[in-house]
Amino acid sequence: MNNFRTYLLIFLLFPLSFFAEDGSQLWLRFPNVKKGISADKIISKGKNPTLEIAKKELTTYWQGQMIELRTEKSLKHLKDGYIIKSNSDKIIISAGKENGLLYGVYHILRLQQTKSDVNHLNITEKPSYDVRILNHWDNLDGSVERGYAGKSLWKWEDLPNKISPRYEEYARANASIGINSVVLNNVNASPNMLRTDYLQKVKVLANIFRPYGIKVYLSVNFSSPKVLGRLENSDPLNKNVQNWWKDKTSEIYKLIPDFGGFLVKANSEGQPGPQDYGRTHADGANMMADVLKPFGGIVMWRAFVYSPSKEDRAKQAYLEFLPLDGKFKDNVIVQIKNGPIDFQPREPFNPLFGALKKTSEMAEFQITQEYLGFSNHLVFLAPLFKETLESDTYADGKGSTVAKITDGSLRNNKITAIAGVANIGEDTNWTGNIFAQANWYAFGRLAWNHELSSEQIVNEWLKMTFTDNQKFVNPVKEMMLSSRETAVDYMMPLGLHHIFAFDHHYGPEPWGNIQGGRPDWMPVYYHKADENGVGFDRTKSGSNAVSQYFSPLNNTFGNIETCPENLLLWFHHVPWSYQMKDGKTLWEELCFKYDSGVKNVREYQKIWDKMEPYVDAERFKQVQSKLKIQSKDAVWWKDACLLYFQTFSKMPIPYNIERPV
Ligand code: GCW
Repeated sequence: MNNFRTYLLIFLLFPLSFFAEDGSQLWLRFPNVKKGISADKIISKGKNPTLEIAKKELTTYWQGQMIELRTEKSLKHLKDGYIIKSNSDKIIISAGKENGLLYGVYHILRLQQTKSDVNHLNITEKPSYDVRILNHWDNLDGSVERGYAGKSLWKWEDLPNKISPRYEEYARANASIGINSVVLNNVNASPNMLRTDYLQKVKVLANIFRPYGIKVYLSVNFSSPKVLGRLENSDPLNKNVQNWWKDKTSEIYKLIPDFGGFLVKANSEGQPGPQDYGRTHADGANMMADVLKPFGGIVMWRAFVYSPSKEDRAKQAYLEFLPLDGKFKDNVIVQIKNGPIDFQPREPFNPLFGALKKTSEMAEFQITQEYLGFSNHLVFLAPLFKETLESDTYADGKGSTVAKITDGSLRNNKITAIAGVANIGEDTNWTGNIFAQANWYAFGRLAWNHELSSEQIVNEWLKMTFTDNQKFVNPVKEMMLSSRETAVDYMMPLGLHHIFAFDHHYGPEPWGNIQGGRPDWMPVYYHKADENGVGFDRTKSGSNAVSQYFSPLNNTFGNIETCPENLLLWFHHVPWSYQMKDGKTLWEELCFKYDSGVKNVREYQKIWDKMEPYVDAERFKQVQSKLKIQSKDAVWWKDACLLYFQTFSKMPIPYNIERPV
């Protein structure tokens, strides 16, 4: 009897689990597809693991015409790109190599899933960047620095013997949006990552990722030769140290012949680096570049450096790296955070972009929401990514956007790359919040084509992840597209930055000022509120960070009248009664912004509540409960910041603004 009951239960529950709506399928949902085309409707030559995956995707999910998959030598220049052409009886996907064919297959599956026309195709795609890379800040103990989706996906204890099925699912998800590289471990790197037993584990992951066109990279600790190799030091000019890296690198390539290279955080936030030995970032990077060169590997050297000093933190990376321009080997690329401080809700672009004229540069974005409400807040990041990419640096004259400086279209960059700090963990839905999946998706899509609009990306993602019903897509799209600005409004509008609670960076703490603590880690350092006004004077009369921008931006930012209002308090210390463009005083405007952020989140709650008919119960409830948290947090931010700043402004909260409690 008991057995019977168990069987009955399994029988009843099986279909439920099979159609689990827990978000685990990401955007790769093919709800109505029972079976794809039969294998004899796919024409292709040769055998190759990547090609096999492409064919499997088609036989499982593709319901359209016959498909021909062709590799053509003449298309090598497209790199990972492809051409798709359709006529009445078949679709031809051609590419220089199999990776391109796989991307082409995901392209047509996306078209099918979003119910787009697949009968008149004439598409040529070439990725904006060669290296489209996720940076995982995952530690060897399974924790994830600034990760909000559970523990690390990588089960180091189980590897190399036990293999989680999620490794392949992860690779497939990345391939479906064009991501072709991953750094497995935290930039605050443990030297143990390079231990032989760990490299054996890395090899297993690399083997799983390879057929999906994904290369593995590692973050390395600069002190590895000393700590792991027990050498006298890790001085990059020491022959023994150079030999240690040489041997370690050959060991890696023996295990992983297509290994991508190293990512390095050096002399930053307490990490070791070449400066410990009186050497420069270029000395350190070049030593590694030399040993990687024969294998075709690269070094991504981070420019995120600052130290406790009298100098404005926003200026430090530029000051340190500019003198090194032209000194880096050609397989080094300098990885620069989008803004000069640290992944804030809004920053101006980092002035290093374009300033290094003889060095390849790449942008680093944060997909994980360290400063944007973790995985609790719904904040769609494509508008943030695009704001930086579309910023005109004026480095090579008008039109020198960050995108064009980094994608090789303006300069003859040897390597082009773009990095995103991953928001992925072992949570069933991968990212903690279903809507945070959209940020992984958006990063991949923009790395492939930075010209896609945020709206295009949202349209695709919503249709693939939920439904193409316009009654759902239109309101939710509006919510997503405005969500970043909303978060800026309730957290730190008008150019305010880094007024987060110390260390965890979740809630507000504008009053933060620990006695004896590092000044550049204290919120008061960044907002500088006093009785006269608020904001960081970065003009000539202040830190003069404006001078790091090319003309005319130095003047535009430097002049309070022409500085964009959304960056006003980033560049200026502004009197409380200063008149804003809409006639309000600065104080009123601040109140208004915080308040409108709160109101928008409440609006999102109402929008979402109406979406119940179009979404499965599980995901509906998850999003609803997250929005509830966000709405409470928005009020917390508004009240904390307004009450605190009011102690300086001594001005009343305008009557039409919700009272802080
Ligand atoms: O944003 C800060 C984070 C650190 C991080 C550092 C970095 C990995 O608070 O957790 O360390 O930046 O980017 O190196």
